[in-house]
Amino acid sequence: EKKKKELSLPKPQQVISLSPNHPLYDEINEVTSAHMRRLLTSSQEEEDILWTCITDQGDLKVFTRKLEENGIVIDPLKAVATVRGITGHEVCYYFWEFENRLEWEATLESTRIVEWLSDDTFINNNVIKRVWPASQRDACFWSHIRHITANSDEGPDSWIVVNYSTDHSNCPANKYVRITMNVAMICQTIIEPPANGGEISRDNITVKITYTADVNPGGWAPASALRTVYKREYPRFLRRFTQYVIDKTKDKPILF
Ligand code: 6CM
Repeated sequence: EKKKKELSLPKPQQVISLSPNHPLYDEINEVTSAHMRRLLTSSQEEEDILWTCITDQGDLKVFTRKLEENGIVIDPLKAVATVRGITGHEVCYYFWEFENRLEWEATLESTRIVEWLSDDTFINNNVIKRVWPASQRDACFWSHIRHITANSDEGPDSWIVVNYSTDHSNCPANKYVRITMNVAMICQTIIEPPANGGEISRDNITVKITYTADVNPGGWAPASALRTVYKREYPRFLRRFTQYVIDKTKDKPILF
């Protein structure tokens, strides 16, 4: 059953498979393009001025910018990681595929599909574990996966997943404090073919991951506790998640 699902992964999409008549069509395209633009146009100099590095583990760096709105912490977060042995397609697929999310997302209590919009986009409801003394939170967002080819106007070959808050009648914000988010995982795969001209193996591939998260906790939460949670949980998530992808794919053919 599981095997069948993995073999029917979505084919590379350069365009959204959602109908242009869908009310979210424009928003999904615009938000996805904005993430690509942001990645491709940011200069190192600008990055160094804007962001503060809060974790530097060599292959994994996490940055934030201190930002508050009416006393609520909305620090934007960015992480850059390079991981050997997996592709951008694999990373994005497993980030988007919600079924095993509890295995790698330690802050999550439960997750459910609210509605499938198309084969690359669904509406999701996450319930986040309660962090004392704050109230428990949840989120409702569309989750969209896309392949952007190298020869398109938007730059190098990339895979992207965007999770962006939305409202849905089957997901009312009446039980928890509703957080809002604009999260993107963008991946580029670097292939170093073996010198002897042999077949490309997992040793020859490295993925560069850029993960950004703009999260509004949707109501007051103690600032220092929230920042402590972020500083601990985001690096932990990236480590756990990328290890999860390595474990899931190690005996499978490479999904380019
Ligand atoms: O991006 C991640 N997961 C995605 C799939 O579930 C999705 C979720 C993002 C939610 C990020 C919110 C995290 C934490 C909010 C805590 C609020 C509690 C208040 C406590 C006050 C003391 O895009 C991975 C997310 C990894 C999170 C560490």
